[in-house]
Amino acid sequence: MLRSRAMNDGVGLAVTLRVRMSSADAHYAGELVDGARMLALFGDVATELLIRLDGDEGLFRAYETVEFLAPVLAGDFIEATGVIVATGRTSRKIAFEARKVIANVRDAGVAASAADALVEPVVVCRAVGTCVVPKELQRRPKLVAQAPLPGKVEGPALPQGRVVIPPAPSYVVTPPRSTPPEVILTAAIVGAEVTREQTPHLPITAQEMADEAARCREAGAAIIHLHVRNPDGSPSQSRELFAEAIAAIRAKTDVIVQTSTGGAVGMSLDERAQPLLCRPEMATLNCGTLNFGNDVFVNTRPEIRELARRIREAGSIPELECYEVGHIDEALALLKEGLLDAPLHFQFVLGVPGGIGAREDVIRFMAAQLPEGSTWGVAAVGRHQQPMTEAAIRLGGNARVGLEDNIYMSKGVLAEGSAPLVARAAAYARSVGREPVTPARAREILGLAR
Ligand code: KMH
Ligand code: ZN
Repeated sequence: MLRSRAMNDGVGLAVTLRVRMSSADAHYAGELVDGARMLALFGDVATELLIRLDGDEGLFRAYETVEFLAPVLAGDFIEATGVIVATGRTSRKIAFEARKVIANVRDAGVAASAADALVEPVVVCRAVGTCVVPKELQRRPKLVAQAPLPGKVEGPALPQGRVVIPPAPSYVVTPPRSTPPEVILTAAIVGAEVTREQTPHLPITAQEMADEAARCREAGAAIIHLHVRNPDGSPSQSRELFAEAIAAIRAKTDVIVQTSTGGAVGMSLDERAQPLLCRPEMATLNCGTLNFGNDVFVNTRPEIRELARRIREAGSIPELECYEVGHIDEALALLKEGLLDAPLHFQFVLGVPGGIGAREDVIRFMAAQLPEGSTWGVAAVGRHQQPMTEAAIRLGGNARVGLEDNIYMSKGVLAEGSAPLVARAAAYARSVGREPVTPARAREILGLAR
């Protein structure tokens, strides 16, 4: 039988490998797999093509194009296909495409082992490269005739003198099924513990806070979690200082202001409750006592109930700060007692020394405890802030970043305020298909519009 010219010169020969990405392949935060891993797969694809065509592994000489089109995460199954699109005396030009065909499901509330076969594979990487097989090494094995023939292979249509691998889909990534398309980002711009000695970027005056709030809004934050400071930088819960800061923020931007009722360790309940006299849109309600570093952050059950009453009296919506799993149960008890109104809004504060650890399994477990209709977010401290922010966003939650919880962009590099931390969280959210909402939209989601 006559072999076609295409089969004689190898053009149209296609090979596909399917490989599961493991945790060992993940290199970046959030179990993201290094793009170079896709190129390693293409290397194996090219090697098989050359063995089939030439009976020799050949050598990869150069890539002329490489495009990374969507993130690959540990647990994903990647199908890598290569098609020979042109051959010279020793050169073999190959078009490659890697597609995600199975994705690990990263929703809170489902087992970490859950995975979905994607209806539409997601193209994660495309490339065109050239390999060489020196003339003296070309063995032209008989096996080449057994390579998949045009029209008989699954996957890309085989090229007719040009690359016909289909273009990448317009979306970046398929988000988990139940992940909301929006995310509420909160900026905790002041806090009670961080000092100017630790970072010169900490806002202290009302004007500095307003400027920072506006920068954070610009970067994607809808809520400002607010503490105030005395002129000497020490923490305060003064009604007057809160009134001044809130007025300055209102004059510059439309963010939701969420005042702290936690204040600083050691403050009395009356002292902590003062910002409620400013009738803020939101206020925190800390749902239990815990060791807070080497201190104890006291929130007795009667105090929690008294603050819940005062928050309601102020017309504010509580944000339920939970530093431990048991704090969720306490919030649910308040709901049962009629001291809170559904839907509830939770903030899981992770990684406080003495509180629950900052881990993805913790987020999954805490989120799984919440009643239907609740919203939740994660505020993790120190070096945990970025990975836990990203985990929360992947798992369908909201996130809080800012200098109150973390002053660094990366190890040893101070964040120049909270806004760069917000911008990074917003960019990550967009990369996984979730859009940071405006304050107006956050008001709708949280039921604040009044
Ligand atoms: N400063 C912490 C002891 C809150 O704002 O409600 C408590 C805190 C919580 O920051
Ligand atoms: Zn706070």
